[in-house]
Amino acid sequence: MTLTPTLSALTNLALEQHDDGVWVVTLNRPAKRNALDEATIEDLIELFSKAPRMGALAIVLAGAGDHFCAGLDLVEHHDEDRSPEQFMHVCLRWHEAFNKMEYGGVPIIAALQGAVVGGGLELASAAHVRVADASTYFALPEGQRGLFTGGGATIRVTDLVGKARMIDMMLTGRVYQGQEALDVGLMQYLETGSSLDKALELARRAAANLPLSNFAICSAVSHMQNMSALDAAYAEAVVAGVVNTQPDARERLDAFARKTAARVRPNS
Ligand code: 1HE
Repeated sequence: MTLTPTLSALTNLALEQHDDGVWVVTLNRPAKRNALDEATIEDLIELFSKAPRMGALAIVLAGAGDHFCAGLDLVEHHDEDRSPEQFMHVCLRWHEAFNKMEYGGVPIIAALQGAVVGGGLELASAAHVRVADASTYFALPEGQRGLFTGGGATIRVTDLVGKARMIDMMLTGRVYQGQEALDVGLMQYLETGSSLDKALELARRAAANLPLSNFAICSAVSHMQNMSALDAAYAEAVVAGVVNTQPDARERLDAFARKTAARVRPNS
């Protein structure tokens, strides 16, 4: 058995693998505003299950066209006329994909533009960092469509904006954009230029960290949020025991001790 898997063919995702370990994964159904059909979710599971074992050091998640993602493929959902049990399984596949992202240990930076709505916001909220541009807007239109969130918004979007704002978004269809979206925590960066360029810059910076440090940052923090404070503190100590004694960190510690490493300074 090999630990390095190979990727099966992807239907609705485009993948670029850069030499520096940064991967760019692009939702590639722009004619359908990158709506999430079953095939796209299977692609996301395939990619994010294997990327951590294939040398990906950081991943930019982008959407082709003017919109990041229009959420659940409503036409497929209409045409399939799913039973409750079938749709429960659809949602479980979404959770499989998004959990692989959040807990996989590889930094994922979402580059957002246009609509980030419904399941599109659920997808974006499974990334570790979100970068928006001037065109980006966020909404949860499920309430207006006679639906409910099924891809983790009740957990991840509530974590980002808090319960009251989450319920308001669902009840009233409220749209957040620009500085207000930044202020409520829907994204961490608001760019006047290209969100993709900024996401790439952040991914390259993250990829320069030691992979084991990134693994801890991008999986342990999420796991610890699911624990009691007592258990989380214990787990933190165990993770730090492993990460903070990794042989690869010696060189960085030596550089600090020899005063050749960069110091932390305020932004100029
Ligand atoms: C779609 C979808 C979709 C577009 N499923 N096909 N999500 C929503 O309620 C968002 C629904 N979409 C929209 O509000 C708009 O399409 C957008 C604001 C995203 C873009 O508007 P626009 O004017 O650029 O595009 P359009 O003309 O509305 O759509 C272009 C095409 O994309 C059209 O297909 P065409 O074959 O007629 O050209 C649309 O049908 C298609 N399209 N959005 C399927 N969502 C696990 S539970 C998750 C719950 C949810 O996510 S609820 C979904 C919330």
